[in-house]
Amino acid sequence: MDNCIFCKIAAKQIPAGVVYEDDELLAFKDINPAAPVHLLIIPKQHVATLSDCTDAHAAVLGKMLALAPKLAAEHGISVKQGPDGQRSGGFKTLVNSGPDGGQEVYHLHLHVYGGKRPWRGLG
Ligand code: IU
Repeated sequence: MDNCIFCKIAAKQIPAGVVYEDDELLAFKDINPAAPVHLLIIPKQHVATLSDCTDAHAAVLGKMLALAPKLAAEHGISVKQGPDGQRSGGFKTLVNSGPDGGQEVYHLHLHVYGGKRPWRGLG
């Protein structure tokens, strides 16, 4: 879509720290990270916001969410479980939707945050 910065990143018209790419998805490092690891997963095909998604988007939404733990593993922020069953590590996934949801860029994106806390602006 014209004038969509994430479409331009997906089309390689604007450089980004790409960490994953396939036919449908791109993942890159957030330009203004709020956590030691802060990645964005986007569909290459433009959809402005989660509110615009329908059942037709279920597959790509599923792919986006399924990619998060793979990227988390690659970036050392997986949930780990010790022999005593105690869990450590982990990450947060977030989709901001619309003005009241805190969305600033109107191309659907899934945030993946992780690493040593505290994280800026995130509970
Ligand atoms: P939001 O969910 O729309 O509020 O988040 C948009 C994110 O996109 C935000 O964390 C920005 O730092 C990030 N971002 C980016 O990584 N690269 C860009 O060129 C632009 C925004 I514009």
